[in-house]
Amino acid sequence: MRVVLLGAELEENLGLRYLASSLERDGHEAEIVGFDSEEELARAVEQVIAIDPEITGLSMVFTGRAREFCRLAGALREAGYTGHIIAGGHFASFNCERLLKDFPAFDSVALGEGEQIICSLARHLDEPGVVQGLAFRREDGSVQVNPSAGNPDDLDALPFPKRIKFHDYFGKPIASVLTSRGCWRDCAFCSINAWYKRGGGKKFRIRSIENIVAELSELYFNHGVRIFNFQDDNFFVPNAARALERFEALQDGLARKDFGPMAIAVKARPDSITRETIGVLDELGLFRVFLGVENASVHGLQGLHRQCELHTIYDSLQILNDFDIHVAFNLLMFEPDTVMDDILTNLRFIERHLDNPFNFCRAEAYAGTGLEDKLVREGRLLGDYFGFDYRLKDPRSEAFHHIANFAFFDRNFGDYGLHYFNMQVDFYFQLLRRFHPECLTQSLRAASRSFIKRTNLDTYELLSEIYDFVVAIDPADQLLIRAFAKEMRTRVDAHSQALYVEGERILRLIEGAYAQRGQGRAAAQLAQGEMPAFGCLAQPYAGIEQLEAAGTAQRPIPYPEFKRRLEEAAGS
Ligand code: B12
Ligand code: SF4
Repeated sequence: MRVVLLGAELEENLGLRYLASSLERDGHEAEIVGFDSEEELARAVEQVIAIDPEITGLSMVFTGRAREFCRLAGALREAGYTGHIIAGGHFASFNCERLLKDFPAFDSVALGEGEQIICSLARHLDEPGVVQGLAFRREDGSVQVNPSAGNPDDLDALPFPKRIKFHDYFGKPIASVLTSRGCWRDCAFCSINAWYKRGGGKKFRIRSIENIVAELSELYFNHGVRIFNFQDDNFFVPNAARALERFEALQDGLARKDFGPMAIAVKARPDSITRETIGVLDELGLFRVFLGVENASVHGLQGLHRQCELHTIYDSLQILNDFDIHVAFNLLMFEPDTVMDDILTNLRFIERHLDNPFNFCRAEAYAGTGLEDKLVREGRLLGDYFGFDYRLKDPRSEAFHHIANFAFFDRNFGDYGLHYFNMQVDFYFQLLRRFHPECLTQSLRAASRSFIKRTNLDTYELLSEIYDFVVAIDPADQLLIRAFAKEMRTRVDAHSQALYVEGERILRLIEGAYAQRGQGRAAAQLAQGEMPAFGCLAQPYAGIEQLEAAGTAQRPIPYPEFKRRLEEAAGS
């Protein structure tokens, strides 16, 4: 049977790749078609019609893109496609009955992890009633929801995801990999907890080290992959000692296979971070951690049900920054019960962490989450299932959110929003530092570090202005709030423009340094005026080791002491 799978390909879409490899193992043909925006709709339809598959699967994971996928399903029908259309992923699963009622283009929806479901559907296309974990429209138009068999326990039994082609950075191919599925926490805003309850079976499962090493070996030795982007919701297991054991076992497994240099990126909760585990990951090539800070006030953490102590957030950032890697985080600064004190606490947190690229937004009420449940119970849920909305209870905080959301819309959510761009600059710098530290100069490091700080500082200053405005006004004065939001947006966008120019210049310098590697040109290029060298020759940046020689890498020390040790190291 021929199957076409469509979904986001912003990064390698592992969901589609896992479905494709399971289908192929069962003897079917599976093709993946990327669909990243409305503009790609006509091309996607054309591709499906040309292949003419018996089954077309749409990966509707993101709530924010659900309407586009409904339009895609409709457009397929308009183009004459008569095969079976199945949707899967978080959004589709939670809204299966509504989708099947409201959009006749869809035939069925998978409720949980889709490998077994789609293979079973391919076997029983004419009798969907026997496919466990499938919701489908009966001939009389009613919807039948077949109970789920539960997500698979044994992740090692799944075939490795089908690989197609790889993106690369600095000529080093990158692959997304999962070492586990699920998560052991249940944050109020997160789809993961809800998703695993919905799918049934164990919420958190891990792959064996042997199985992970086998997949990494195939990627490393057969496809030349050098950057591994671990997509696990939390790369760590719940217990720190067990996480350390697991990482050491991974390190041993890779060493036995003679792995050479590689770089890895992971996601983590702050309370998972310890100096020991990061030490092992650092040896494995850790260059990026996306840290789930989410909120820096105790009240906010409680509202989001993070089950995370404030001090672990501060400690984790300290540890990660000591290892000098790319650490980025998001702040869910607004949740239904946010008060002005929470906002102030988060502003102070930003002030203290200007070194790390970050973004901020409101916690959205996705289907099936604790947040949705709370808002329904309190009669506060607005909007429809394509995008629920709510107002913050405290009018002043709502005014702050309204202004900040409007003013920072492009900076935070644009395709190349400045906060995302800020992460990119640091990402590139840190990646090059992993693979080619000899290309980088201290001046280049200074430029990229300063850019991150300048961007963060600008956001911090503008948010502080919004704060002062909001505390001084009547929060019911909508006209005044709207006028100020407009004025702020103009200013935020103007500042962003200037910062983009600076960031792009730095990216060009990083790329230039890479292009001229091995030619001893990085320093010369900088001295030629692209970046002020203050009359001295730029020195190749040797990374954290250089600071270690001066004994300054692990903990911040007073500046005179730093200078003294540097002089001592230079003299010895
Ligand atoms: C990698 C990732 C991304 C990548 C993009 C990946 C890509 N495909 O291009 C990036 C970083 C770009 C990204 C961005 C965002 N993300 Co994201 N992302 C993830 C993450 C961490 C991993 C995805 C993954 O690889 N999963 C592993 C695979 C195996 O699972 P899967 O994709 O779910 O697929 C399985 C099932 O869903 C099902 N299935 C899926 N599709 C289909 C289709 C069919 C036909 C069938 C039968 C089954 C099926 O079977 C698959 C195999 O078991 C998930 C969390 C997670 N654990 O899934 C969040 C997640 C998907 N992201 C989320 C969010 C909110 C976002 C952002 C909005 C964040 C933001 N504020 O900017 C943006 C939106 C991007 C956009 N423009 O639309 C939410 C979605 C919540 C929701 N209900 O809408 C998730 C669930 C995280 C969360 N904690 O809630 N994300
Ligand atoms: S936000 Fe992170 S820690 Fe919380 S439930 Fe989701 S995946 Fe787990």
